Amino acid sequence: MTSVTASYIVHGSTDNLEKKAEGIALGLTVGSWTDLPHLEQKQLQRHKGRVVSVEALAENKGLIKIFYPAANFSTDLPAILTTVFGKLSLDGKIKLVDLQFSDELKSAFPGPAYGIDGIRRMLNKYDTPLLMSIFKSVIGKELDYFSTQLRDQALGGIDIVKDDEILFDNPLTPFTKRISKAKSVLDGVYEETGHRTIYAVNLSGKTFDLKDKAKRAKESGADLLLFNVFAYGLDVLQAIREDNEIGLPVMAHPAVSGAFTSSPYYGFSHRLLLGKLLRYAGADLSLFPSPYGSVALERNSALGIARELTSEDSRIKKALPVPSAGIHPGLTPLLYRDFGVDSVINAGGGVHGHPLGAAGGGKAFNQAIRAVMSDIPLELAATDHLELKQAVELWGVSEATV
Ligand code: 1AE
Repeated sequence: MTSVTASYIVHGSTDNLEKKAEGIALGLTVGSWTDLPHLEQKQLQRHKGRVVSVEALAENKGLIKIFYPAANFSTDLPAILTTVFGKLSLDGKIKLVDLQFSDELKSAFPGPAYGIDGIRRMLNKYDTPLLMSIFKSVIGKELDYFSTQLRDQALGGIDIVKDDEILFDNPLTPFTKRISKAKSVLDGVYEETGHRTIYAVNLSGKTFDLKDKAKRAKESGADLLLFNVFAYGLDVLQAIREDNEIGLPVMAHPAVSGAFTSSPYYGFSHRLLLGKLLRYAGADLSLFPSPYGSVALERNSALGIARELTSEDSRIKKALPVPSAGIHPGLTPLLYRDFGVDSVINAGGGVHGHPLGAAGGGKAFNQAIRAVMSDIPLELAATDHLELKQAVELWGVSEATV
């Protein structure tokens, strides 16, 4: 039967968990059940929510699973989320930790257009983590500054350079001009060095202008869109993904998502929001805080996101995990251990803050990735790689122990 099964963690006394679960299952579907006449009960049977399981956990927590028949909702995320976590999200200490879609329901969602394989094909780069960097301090600067910063990053051997998520439409570096300028700079570097870098432009503005703007991005030669999904909504991401006239890969930025995920008591689990739902809605890459940098996420949460993005699924392509924030070359061993080959190492300050500038920062990261993949400790690799040596001296190294 087409359905979604929601898992919730509830906090507080676990004495009445069954009653609570039954209240959710009925309250979010047919309302009161037993009070209805027999005929009406029969008619509503196919709409009735059902308690799948109830489990008391340690520390006054309970895990409740509720089955919702798809007869109750249209096959879109706004309807599904309103069904399973609409009013309920306002009703005390309850956190939505997972949604299991039946195969039929899942087929209503597009998943990434490119996925890991498609992004790798764009870059012609396989069997190694990808390397990404972020424009910094472009606000208030002219296109020349943007071009120089982009060229330096590309010369450092960076694979993807993304706009800062706080760079919006502005007269100094307008949207389509950034795209065409980036294209000419990156084509130039490719001719010089043979290294292909792609650029992720920040798709921003009012919701109903986004599709036209994304089409203009495509016409201007954009490679990839950066999108602040959680300032808009997952369904907006899905609309961009499903428009064939756009046809560009999308990188989801986690800005604003902390408001929905960070509490242990309320909101969504990280793995559901930044993993499963982003992937279903169509993100090709998902950024999230790594367990190790300046805005750290608890390790199990970060690993859970990556698992949701990369788990095998015959219907939906895999998306690339991008553990981020405060990353420098010395963290490469930990990132590689945790997120493996199919991930993106991403740094802003850790590239631009290198003593030899962004080109040096990019090189230091590439040297670190090669060393880690060859099982060479970074301190050792640093002895004959100047850029890595300077990065290690500046930021240190955290080797992976297991
Ligand atoms: C989790 C998002 C990280 C991000 O967008 C960003 O700008 C990171 O910058 P750095 O690497 O911390 O300088």
